[in-house]
Amino acid sequence: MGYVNCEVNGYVATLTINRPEALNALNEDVLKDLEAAFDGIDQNAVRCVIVTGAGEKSFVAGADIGAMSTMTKAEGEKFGKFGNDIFRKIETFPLPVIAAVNGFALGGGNELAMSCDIRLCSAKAMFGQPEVGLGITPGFGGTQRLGRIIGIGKAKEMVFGGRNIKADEAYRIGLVNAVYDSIEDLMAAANKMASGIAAQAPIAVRNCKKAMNEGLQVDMDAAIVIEEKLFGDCFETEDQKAGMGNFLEKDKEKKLKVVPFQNK
Ligand code: CO8
Repeated sequence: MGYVNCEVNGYVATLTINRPEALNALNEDVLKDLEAAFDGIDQNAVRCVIVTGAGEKSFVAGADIGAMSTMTKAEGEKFGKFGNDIFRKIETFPLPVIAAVNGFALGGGNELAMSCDIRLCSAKAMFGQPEVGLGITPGFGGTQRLGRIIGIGKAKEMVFGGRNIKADEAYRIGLVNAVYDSIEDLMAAANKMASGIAAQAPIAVRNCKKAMNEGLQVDMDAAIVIEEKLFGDCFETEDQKAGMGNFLEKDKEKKLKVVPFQNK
């Protein structure tokens, strides 16, 4: 996995996209390594994933423009599907995924960040979908996810105008949850958030992600049925017995007693 490093610390896996000489631009090999890194995560041992970029400058500066420059229509569509399938895998990955955006998140970089559950960034981060300036549309989910996250009017402004935005604006419009002064502060905050998530009952956290993601795709009547099923699914698990038992026993160390995730 040459282009993506995976480091596991406790319950948290950090995946670092490592092609700094091209500002971590996504070519086919980088995308393959990213998918392999997710496939390689031990979901019984890890409870939260952080995705970030190597270097001080860039999260991901987009899909590789050199590689795309000679594509035919058919090749363009195929490459779009290739990236979309991987980003959809990240979006539906059973564990929560936090994007720690340490610099440029442009085009495919912003699309990668948007396929993660939560986005945090450093003050120097920059976000955008500049594809129209290159003569193409966003192709890794940007025309679909941006509007769902920040609202369709703002998303159209960003996509039609190809205007990049700085961290403070990204925060103001709800594209990121928080901005940190330095990359060190960003990574510390991402790890703290990931550890906080990892300290919760893991089956419940997974079911929350599934319920929230799947519920957004359907109408409210269908959405609450999704919730009911995933809510019910938590019962009789060791997590539920321990979690509620701790409360009833007034155990102050209750979080420590929630058992590790077990396949059901
Ligand atoms: N692709 C390939 N190489 C890149 C990319 C990229 N997206 N971004 C940067 N690089 C390379 C540069 O070519 C340069 O390489 P070299 O040193 O060999 O010349 C190196 O990274 C450093 O970049 P710069 O010298 O340009 O660094 P600057 O600090 O001057 O500028 C910028 C940084 C502003 C980020 C600038 O590099 C830039 O504008 N990059 C392109 C950003 C962009 O337009 N991204 C969107 C790409 S399109 C896309 O992502 C579509 C996704 C969907 C695809 C669907 C498929 C069909």
